[in-house]
Amino acid sequence: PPAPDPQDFLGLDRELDTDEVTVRDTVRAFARSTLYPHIAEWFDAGTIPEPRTLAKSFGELGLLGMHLEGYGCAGTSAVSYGVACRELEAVDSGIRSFVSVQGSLAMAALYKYGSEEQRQTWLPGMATGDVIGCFGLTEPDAGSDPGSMRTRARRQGSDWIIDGTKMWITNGTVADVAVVWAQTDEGVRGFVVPTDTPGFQANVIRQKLSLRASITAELVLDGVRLPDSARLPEVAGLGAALSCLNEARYGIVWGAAGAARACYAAALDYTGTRVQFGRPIAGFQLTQRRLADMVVDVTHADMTALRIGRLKDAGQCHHNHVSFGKFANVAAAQRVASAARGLHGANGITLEYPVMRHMVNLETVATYEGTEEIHALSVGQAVTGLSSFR
Ligand code: TGC
Ligand code: FAD
Repeated sequence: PPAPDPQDFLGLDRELDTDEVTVRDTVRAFARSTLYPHIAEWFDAGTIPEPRTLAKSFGELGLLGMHLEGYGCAGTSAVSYGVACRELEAVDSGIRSFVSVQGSLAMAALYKYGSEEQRQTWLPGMATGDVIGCFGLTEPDAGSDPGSMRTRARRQGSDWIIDGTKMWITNGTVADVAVVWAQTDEGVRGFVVPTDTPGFQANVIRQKLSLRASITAELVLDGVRLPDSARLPEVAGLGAALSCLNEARYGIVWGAAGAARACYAAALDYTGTRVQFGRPIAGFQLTQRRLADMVVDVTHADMTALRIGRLKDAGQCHHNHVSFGKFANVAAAQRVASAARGLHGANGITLEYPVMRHMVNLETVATYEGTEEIHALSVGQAVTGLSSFR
């Protein structure tokens, strides 16, 4: 039998079907030619300089709302979407986040819970990248516990008046439309807020040390008046918001595997050429132990992502499967990124190499979409039947 491929030790890519391989190769080629050459510069600048151009190129590739059906969306399998997320996050977590927030949060909320009119109004433009969306759930005082949100929507005649502040909202300052979650007298509801509505303001959050190639914002809603047609009619409680999170978390399961693979590949390359004590540092036993740990983590992450993807395509993916995947794969990626950074020595702290950029990005990935603790507790609840939350 052939020896293992160091980049795919257990030959997992042979499990992908033709369509999935095509997605992998197309997104990989785009990522390498169009994104990778600029990513260190964007990270250094602490922003994505031309988000609209980027959104349109994602739209042209069919990446936005990729696994949704109709409305100009590509309608691929969940595994194909996951494979795309893996390629994007191999470049940078901020890039995958851009696609996740647009397709798996903002578009997914409209797709699952919107009226036909809302879907027709927003989704085609969002699929092409002409319209940018964001998703406002987190608040300054409500992160892991979104049920304690203070943003409030009150009825006034046939309209709604929304007041509150959302925090840490990806693409908040460049979005044309925000999906905003608010408490009402009937429970949590979702609203589709055009960002040029009077009373809506977005302020960029600066000085981030992680996910710097991504735009993050505070949203302030001060007496924002909207007709009832802006309410997502199918939402009946917090569970709707959480079900959108499952879609984005699923992309992270794959994306984290991509960040891990990129760090492992960089470490393999660097240690093979860096010479100390007269030989490549890859020849030292301690280096090989680290590389062996890394290839196990990368391969486990890929296996977890593929299994969860297949469950999702079969309609068998419970939200606790996704929690398992986010918990396992982000931690694996953090271990790999940290080890890769160490193996690069002083070079590892620069943007000339991708490892520390991934390492610090993964701090965000471990926090957003449910922290490591929240997903550990979701898995804990699934295996014990006991909720630790309340
Ligand atoms: P709890 O009482 O457990 O649940 C309320 C209702 O929701 C149901 N449910 C879910 N449904 C679908 N998917 C899930 N993942 C669900 N989790 C719970 C649940 O069955 C219940 O339904 P029902 O019919 O019985 O009412 O809710 P809780 O308030 O106790 O909270 C549970 C907890 C802690 C797991 C949840 O609040 C949570 O996930 N917290 C983390 C918050 C979070 O992840 N925020 C992310 C914000 S968006 C973001 O970070 C974007 S980053 C950019 C990017 O994605 O790239
Ligand atoms: P907290 O909830 O205050 O948690 C602080 C610490 O307490 C964590 O370690 C946490 O695990 C721990 N903790 C909390 N509860 C428990 C418990 N029950 N048991 C044990 N430990 C616990 N949100 C959006 O809505 N939309 C976005 O687009 C978005 N984008 C983001 C982009 C970035 C760059 C970042 C950093 C965040 C983004 N978020 C977004 C917000 C993100 O979802 C929240 O930061 C996350 O849910 C955690 O909330 P918090 O930061 O308030 O931390």
